[in-house]
Amino acid sequence: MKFGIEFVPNEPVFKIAAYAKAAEEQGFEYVWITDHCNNREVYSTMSVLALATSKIKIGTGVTNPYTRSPVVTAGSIASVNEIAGGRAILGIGPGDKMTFEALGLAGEKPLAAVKESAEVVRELLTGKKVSYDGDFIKLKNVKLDFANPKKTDVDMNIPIYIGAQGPKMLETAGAVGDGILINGSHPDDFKAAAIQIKKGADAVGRNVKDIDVAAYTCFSVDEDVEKAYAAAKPVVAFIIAGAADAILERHGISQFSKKEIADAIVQGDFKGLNTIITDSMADRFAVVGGFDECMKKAKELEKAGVTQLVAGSPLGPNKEKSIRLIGKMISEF
Ligand code: F42
Repeated sequence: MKFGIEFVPNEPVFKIAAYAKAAEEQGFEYVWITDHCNNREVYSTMSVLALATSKIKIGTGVTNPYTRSPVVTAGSIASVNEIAGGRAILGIGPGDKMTFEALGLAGEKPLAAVKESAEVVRELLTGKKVSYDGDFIKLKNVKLDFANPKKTDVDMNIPIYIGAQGPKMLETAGAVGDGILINGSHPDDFKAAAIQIKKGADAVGRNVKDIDVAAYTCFSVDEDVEKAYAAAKPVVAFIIAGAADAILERHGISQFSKKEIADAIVQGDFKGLNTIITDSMADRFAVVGGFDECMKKAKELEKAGVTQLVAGSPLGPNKEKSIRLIGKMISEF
């Protein structure tokens, strides 16, 4: 299993670059940067990371087809790829519905939007003139001049990963993604996802073994197990409050608990959340605990079909320490 790490650019970019450099030194193969319009901008953050590192692959984790035109996305990721000497990856998903409401965006036809974006970006990265008549994207003779392989030293064959949760989006990802970033931390989520991914892959004659299935986890490790759980619980609360009913059902969380958690978030009662979110809830929605427990959970995810474990927020009560602990995990895995 490969290891990746996620950073939310809600801290100064140079600080994130230092974390990314530390992660690279610890053996992580991928760093993923989230894309939310209230945070620092994803491609400029990735560019700084590209200059601060030399081996680690750098991906958007994940952008969407609504806040940026897929043509702009193709140009942005190609630029980062040039800066990073061919280490860029495009992660794209349907985006965050709540943000879209605030921005006055409809976020329509998410399945077509994601599928067509992947197809169009791939075509544009060949440097060829692209015309496309889709349900979501319409293009006439659009071309990325600098992606022409004859004019660039770097390979513009950038892998495209799809951020997916819902059954239909997972199926779409199985059909078009080089990889899939699934917000999940429990083997049951990946056993269920595997069925959908295979459906999508089979429909277009692909082999699922060619798809990198990434667990985009809530990860919290520390030698002090209690502190590890305390750090994970606020993140777990947000995950439960935003989870689809089918996912809550899978993990035995009632609508009553979901409402109680959502109310505590709205009231900013983060102390209360530490009691409402039980350790067993955290175990369902996070890879959390001491070194040995997290190692055991990572192995279970691998058995469930995960081929990349992306350690996501919060990482632990102390980020630097957690990066070192996960590095130890990578070397002993
Ligand atoms: N979102 C962000 O905004 N920023 C991030 O940095 C980010 C990172 C991220 C990483 C991994 C990951 O898995 C998700 C991440 N997300 C991030 C969230 C992501 O953008 C999505 O919000 C999240 O994955 C949920 O999407 P989903 O896969 O569940 O798909 C949604 C759209 C959905 O409802 N899907 C359903 C399904 O079954 O898959 C149904 C979709 C459907 O049928 N739609 C119809 C259609 O035609 O497309 C239309 C239905 C209608 O009524 O319009």
